[in-house]
Amino acid sequence: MRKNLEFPKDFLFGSSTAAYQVEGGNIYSDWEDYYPAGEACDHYHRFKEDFDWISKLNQNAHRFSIEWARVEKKEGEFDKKELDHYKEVLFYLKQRNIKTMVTLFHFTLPKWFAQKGAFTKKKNIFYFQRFANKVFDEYKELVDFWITINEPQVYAAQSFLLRLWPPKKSNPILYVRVLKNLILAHKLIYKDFHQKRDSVFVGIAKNNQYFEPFSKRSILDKLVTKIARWWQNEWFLQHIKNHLDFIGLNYYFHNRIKFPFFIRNENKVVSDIGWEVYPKGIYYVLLELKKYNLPIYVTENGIADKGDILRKNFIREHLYWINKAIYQKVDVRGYFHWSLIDNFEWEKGFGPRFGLIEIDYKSLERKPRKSAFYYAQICKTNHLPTK
Ligand code: IFM
Repeated sequence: MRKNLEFPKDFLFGSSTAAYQVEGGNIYSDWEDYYPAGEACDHYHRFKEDFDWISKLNQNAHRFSIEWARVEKKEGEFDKKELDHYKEVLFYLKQRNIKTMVTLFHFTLPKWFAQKGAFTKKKNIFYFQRFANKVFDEYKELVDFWITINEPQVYAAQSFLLRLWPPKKSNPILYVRVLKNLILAHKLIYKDFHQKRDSVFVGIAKNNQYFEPFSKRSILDKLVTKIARWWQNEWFLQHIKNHLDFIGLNYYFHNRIKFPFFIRNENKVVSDIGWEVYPKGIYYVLLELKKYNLPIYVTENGIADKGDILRKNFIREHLYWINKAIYQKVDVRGYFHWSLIDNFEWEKGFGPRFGLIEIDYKSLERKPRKSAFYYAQICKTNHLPTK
């Protein structure tokens, strides 16, 4: 490893969460009928305790989402109590000098919107746009970064191809239609926010992956790798690249592709849920993003590791490769670890543990893992230790 791995001045070191995964009590959300999260981590009532940890762990930024189904339980009626709640949340962070990054759509939707067909219909974009503008008008002074959509391709595939997430469909036409409507929704919201305010920072959280051919000598492996890379990493971004102030990167996956489309990874190190740990991939993905000439924030990167055996190395090695990309002139300005606290991992439930802070789901007690203190040292010194 290189020595003295400094990060740029003003680099953001933080962590992320998403409302349905941590808040609890999100009974108006479409997920409630498929995979109820119950009281989850009760973050809705305990956010102050959780945010105090952010400060104690020296983090200077936090990404979270606003649950649309809470603030607009019934179509067209914005709930004052819930709007005040998120104002309190944002105030609490700002008072502690923590930069705020707010996601508007992180996989969950109001039931009424889902019943209308959600993003399968172009005319429904209006409702998301109205919600986004309401939230913007309420909190514009308190939000530093806006993320319109989290991982659009994951959402569309899980919900409209793989039958895993609500509304559990398998229909390629709907899948593509949803993606196209999400592109349009992003662009409209980007324009609205910029019309309302000059100094606004709007981006997206994209789950780009590192693809490489299984055999560097196989033309067919190289061809399918190119196609996969284009579809997963390029297509969506190319459509919105003129409507972005920054790119949010969620990095989790590496794929060695063998024709026709097999994934043949070495899997030398894997997480509790069998995901390969491949830190160098983030370097290549960041280099790929350089051409957009936009600031980049790593908006998610983390590991399911209940025993906290791999997390310290995971953090160190990913930050090492991010640092290397920065020295290759990629404009990376921040890193948000997934996640601040253990959380509801969608169809996998509460088993996988991604948190820097462990949650005891019986007592709801919070306990930072050892790796959280390791990360805290990096946040404090702006520097990656060699060991
Ligand atoms: O928990 C999810 C998050 O909601 C979106 N990105 C990936 C994480 C881990 O699966």
